[in-house]
Amino acid sequence: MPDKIKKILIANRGEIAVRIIRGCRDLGITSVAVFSDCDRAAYHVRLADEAFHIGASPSSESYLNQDKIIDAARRSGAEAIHPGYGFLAENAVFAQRCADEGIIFIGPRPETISLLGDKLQARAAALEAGLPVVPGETIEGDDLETAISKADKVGYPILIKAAAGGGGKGMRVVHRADEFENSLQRASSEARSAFGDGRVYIEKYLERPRHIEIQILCDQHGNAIHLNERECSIQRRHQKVIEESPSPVVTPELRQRMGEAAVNIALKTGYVGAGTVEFMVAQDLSFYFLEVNTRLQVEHPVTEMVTGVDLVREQIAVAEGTQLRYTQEDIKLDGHAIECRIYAEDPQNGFAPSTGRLQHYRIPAGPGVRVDSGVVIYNEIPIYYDPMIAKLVVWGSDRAEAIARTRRALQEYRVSGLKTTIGFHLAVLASERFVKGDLSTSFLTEEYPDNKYEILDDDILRSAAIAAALDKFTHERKIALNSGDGNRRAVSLWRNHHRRDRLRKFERES
Ligand code: MV4
Repeated sequence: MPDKIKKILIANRGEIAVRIIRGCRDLGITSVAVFSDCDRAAYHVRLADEAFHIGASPSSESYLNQDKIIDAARRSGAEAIHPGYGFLAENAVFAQRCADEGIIFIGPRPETISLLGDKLQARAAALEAGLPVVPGETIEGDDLETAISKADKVGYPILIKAAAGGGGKGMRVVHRADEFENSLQRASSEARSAFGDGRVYIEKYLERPRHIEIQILCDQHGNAIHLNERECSIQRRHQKVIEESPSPVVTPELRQRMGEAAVNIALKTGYVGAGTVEFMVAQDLSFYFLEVNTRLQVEHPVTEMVTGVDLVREQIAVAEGTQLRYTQEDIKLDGHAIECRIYAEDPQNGFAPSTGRLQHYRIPAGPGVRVDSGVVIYNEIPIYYDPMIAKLVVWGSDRAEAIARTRRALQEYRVSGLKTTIGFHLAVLASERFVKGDLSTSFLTEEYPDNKYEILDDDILRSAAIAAALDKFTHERKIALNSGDGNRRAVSLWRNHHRRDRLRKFERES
């Protein structure tokens, strides 16, 4: 048996750091948090067994600062680093650096991260492994004439993509040959300034595809399995909003074919750990390889809910060098799970980030409900990082039950002091088209063309009124505390508040 990891440093913050710390605790592993200036009182710091300050609030000085993180790992005696998602999770240089320092990086080998991070190399690997890829061409080093004739061969509309891209950055749709030169120059210079790499390639542009991805898990001994699909078509500006498993359109037969394709590219690239193979699925259910994400993803809990597999536990086991404890036949698909990403954003105002303090924060519970929250009541939401504050993940025995329970849970949420996307989720879940499962990556722009949506639920309005009353009370108390005889005023305010409360109770009982 390989040595067990006893201590893990989590090089991340927010809900994913909390998720990993919980996983460590389940396994009896000591967890080490790192934190920036503004995260001193963050939830992940409170939950971890140990915590190290790593710098100023901007991520470049803290969560992206490799020296500080390696140093904290050294000082804490952690044998491994879990990078979470974002920040250093898909940084091959960092993964190599960990290896050089004798620290286990919980993720794929640096060579794999670097190969799959280059979309051109990933596409080539997918072709070699026999995966269906969208018709396309590399145009590196070609003169304009050759590139244009390749575009003609692929057929318009085409999509110009950045080799170093992913997540939609540096992409350009071209509808006609006379737009090609201009678009090529723009895409290339955009890619150069965003990634320091101006290489681009072209693909046939698929209209209104679904985004469906396969979760994979591979050990260091050549075993690879898949854990079904996640449907992630509900997204805005390349940010996923709602994810679910299984997909409403994937049949057992399609699942098996997509799963086999995902396992094949994993085997071809010597993949180790948890990963995600992304596909686009056309209206006729033909599917095409997109890219591989070499990390644990935000939406991993929907897979955990329907398979019963703890993905963080398996990541750690694989990193220790143990054999996969599951074969493909062991992977079940039980019921249906939906995840809503709760962002601190104002949907009524173009989804602008909403920062401030959580005056009130109560999370839902009950049958089928899991909340992975990175924040607790009275936390301040900093401006420096991603505005996602929590994920609501709900399980039901089928899709209809999962939707009903998700709506119930969203209605139970109570947040004040900040704007969130909770009301927006309620509107989407009430829409006929969502309930039918008629999804595509254009869903949100088609259904909410001007970001206009209606909050359909009285409960939310009622809770807003209660929250406003609470805010007023808090404000009055603060004024009282600041006045000369603050204590006496505050106490009497407090007493009156409770008297009113008793009175109300009395009214209810009589
Ligand atoms: C495409 C496409 C249509 N045709 N490629 C966007 C992110 C990157 N991973 C690839 N993306 C796309 N590639 C071809 N040939 C449409 C998208 C796309 C998309 C893909 C997945 C999820 C959401 C998306 C939103 C807009 C466009």
